[in-house]
Amino acid sequence: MSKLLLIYASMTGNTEEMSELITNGIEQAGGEVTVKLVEDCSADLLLDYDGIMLGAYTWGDGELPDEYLDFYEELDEVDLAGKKAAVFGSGDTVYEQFAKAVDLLQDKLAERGAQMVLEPLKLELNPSGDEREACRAFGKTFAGSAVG
Ligand code: FMN
Repeated sequence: MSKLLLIYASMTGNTEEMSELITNGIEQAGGEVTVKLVEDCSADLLLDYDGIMLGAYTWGDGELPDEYLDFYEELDEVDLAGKKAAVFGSGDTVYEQFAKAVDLLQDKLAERGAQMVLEPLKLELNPSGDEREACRAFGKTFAGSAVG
């Protein structure tokens, strides 16, 4: 079975809620995933996994959360060729750079050689209504894509 890792940052719980629903989706698809907070991870951990999901809220003016900064810098040192990956996160359309941290993670993973198997999933604040199922579907599809 593919080894899957989900790493996220969440200040007020919205990206955490997305992570939980995505994890549910992976498990519904028969997969298993290790879930970690970004502040507890260094980027070389990614080398132990076949499938990588990164989640982040957006901070400042379209910036990564502070707790992602070291990890993001360390990504420049790892070769992610052969890894399957996807990114997600919560933002707020009140801000000009909506959920821009998700794009920063997408671009960085692709630059390091990961195969981005899903379009980024960006939500406004917390997952509600159909968005909850969209998060589960994101996890299910990722689990399917990361096999083999
Ligand atoms: N959301 C965006 O989409 N773009 C931003 O540039 C942005 N900047 C923010 C700056 C500050 C100081 C704060 C408090 C929030 C900002 N947000 C921005 C909104 C958060 O990303 C949003 O509330 C998100 O749902 C928080 O996710 P979390 O609950 O996982 O922490």
